[in-house]
This record gives sequence, C-alpha cells and structure tokens, in this order.
Amino acid sequence: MKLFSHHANMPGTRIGLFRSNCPIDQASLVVIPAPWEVTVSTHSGTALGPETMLKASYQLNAYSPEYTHIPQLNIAMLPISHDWKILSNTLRHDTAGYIHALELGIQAPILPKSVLQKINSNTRLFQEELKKKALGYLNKNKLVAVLGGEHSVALGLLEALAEKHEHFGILHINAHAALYKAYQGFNYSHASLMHHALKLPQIEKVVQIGLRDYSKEEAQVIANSKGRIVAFLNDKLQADRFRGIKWDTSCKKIIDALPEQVYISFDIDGLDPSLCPSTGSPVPGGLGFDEVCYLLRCMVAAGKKVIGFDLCEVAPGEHLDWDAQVGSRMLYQLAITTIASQSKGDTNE
Ligand SMILES: [Mn+2]
Repeated sequence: MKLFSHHANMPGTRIGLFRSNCPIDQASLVVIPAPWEVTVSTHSGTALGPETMLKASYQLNAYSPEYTHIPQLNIAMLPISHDWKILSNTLRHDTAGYIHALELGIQAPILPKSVLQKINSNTRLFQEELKKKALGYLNKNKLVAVLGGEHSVALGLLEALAEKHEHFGILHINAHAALYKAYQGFNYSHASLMHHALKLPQIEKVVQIGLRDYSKEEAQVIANSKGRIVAFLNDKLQADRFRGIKWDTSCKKIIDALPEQVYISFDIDGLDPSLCPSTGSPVPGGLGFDEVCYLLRCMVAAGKKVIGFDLCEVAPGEHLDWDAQVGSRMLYQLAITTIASQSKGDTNE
C-alpha cells in the first residue's frame, strides 16, 4: 500500500489504459508499471516508458475483430509508483557517469564498491517488492504483466510465476541474448535477465527471436544449454525469408519449440529500430510489427497458453512520441493475446 498511496495517479482520477474504466479488482489482467532504469546503456529514458505508453494508449481503438469472443478487455494498470521512480532516479544518478565513461571507452572509470553494492542490493529489494505485488494478484487468479522500464524489471514477475506454475517456457523477443552473468559490474543488469531467469528450474525453455547482437560467451551459453535455450537467430530467420520461406513456416517452428505454457518477455529492441528509435540499445535489423502480431495470433491458434508477459525498454522519443505509440500498440497486442489464449483451457492452474 505504501508504494502507491500518495501518488496523484489514483484510480478514478485519470483515464485507464486504453481508455478502459475497468477497476483493478475486476480486471482479469493487471499491468504493473515499473518506471525503472538504473543500468540502461546508451540512451536513457525508459523509466518514462509506462507513463508515455499510458498516454499513447488513449489514441488506440481497443478492438480486435479476430477475438470477438472476448467481450471486453478487462485490463487495468496500477498507478505508477512514485517511490520506485525516485529510487530509480537516485541510483541512476550514481551510475550514469560511470556507464557513459565505459561506453566512451575511457579506461578504468571508478565506481566505488560501496556504490555498486548499494545499487545491486537496492535493485534486488525493488525486484522482491515487485515479485510480492505480482504474487498478490496471481493469488487472486489474475493475469499479471510488467511494463518497463529496463528489461531487468521482469525478474520479479518471473519469480512470482515460478511459484504458481511448475513448468513454463519464455518467448524472449530481444536484439540481445541477456545472458551475461553480470554486466558492467551490475548483478541485475538489463543484459543479465535471462541468466537469472534460467536459475529458476520451472523455466524449461527460453526461445529467443530477434537476436542479432550477442557475445561469443553468450553464444557458448546457448550452445551448452542442451536445448534449454533455443535461439532463432535474426540472420537465419531473415535468410530464410530471402530464400522464399514463408513467415508462417518460421512461426510454426518457433511455436513448436515452446512448451504449452508461455511467458512472453519483450524487449522492444527486438523490433526494427525504425519502430523504437529511442530505446536504450537500438540495433539495425530485427522484427517487423506485423510479423510479431502474426506470430502472437499463431500462438493462440496453436493452443499455447500465455501466463504473463513484460514489455520493456520503450523510451519516449523527441518526435511525436512515436516510440510510445508503437509500445502501447504492442502492449495491446500482448494483452489481447494473453487474454485470448486463456479461453482454450482453465485460467491459471
Ligand atoms: Mn535488448
């Protein structure tokens, strides 16, 4: 309660996500905004992702003709936590100069051990708080999603889901593999999310798409994973298309690699950077918006059940808020996919 009590964005004082007026206690899908950016590289701004996507979501028609059997989108976003935002800003203040120096290739920038420890321990505390919050809603049989913020914010939700589900897989959409043990000294960096996720035995598989910027060490982790990590490399997927293999065929292969229950972890930089120019670490190439939407629809048609998702690394841009427009529309696609995927079986376990 403490975290959300004093922020102006209280239910009833502002229009909800996608102009929905669904109260949180009646929502089937609860979105937890995580305005967090402590270890972001290159471009900052993703802590503003949730509020800019909320605003952009008012311009969207929340209607999907292919899912008319869903009577309405019962989705509600929690108020954006002022306390999380302040903590993130404080820690970011300590890291920004250090990260900037590393990226300029300046030798041995100094970040005192005590500062690093402070960042690592506070990040862990934040993740545990998010986990607790997510578990509270999961225990009420609601679906939960996290809206970042940097990609590391998804760990709390993954840990919460691991307490509710014995087995599930992750569809990981990202230009990066996120398999670093630690990155730039940070234990819980955006570049380490999958490394931490794979410590959860409940996660039987990580299926990666969009991957096009990764290290030799990360490639070795994938190769040594005995099939637990399946990477559909971006170069390979695109080469297949250039050779005339239909995207539909590739989607079937991706979906076949996933177990029945799927969590979707979506770093927006998995998409072509023309769709997310202001994200923290943009990489040329990548997936198209329609390609991802088609894959999501195929997943529902194939009977996969989406048990939760995150959408991260969306940052506001300078021009017309294009990044937030794309982000909110992808958020809608993920939400409708998750809700539609429930109808082929029982909700939750
Ligand atoms: Mn990424």
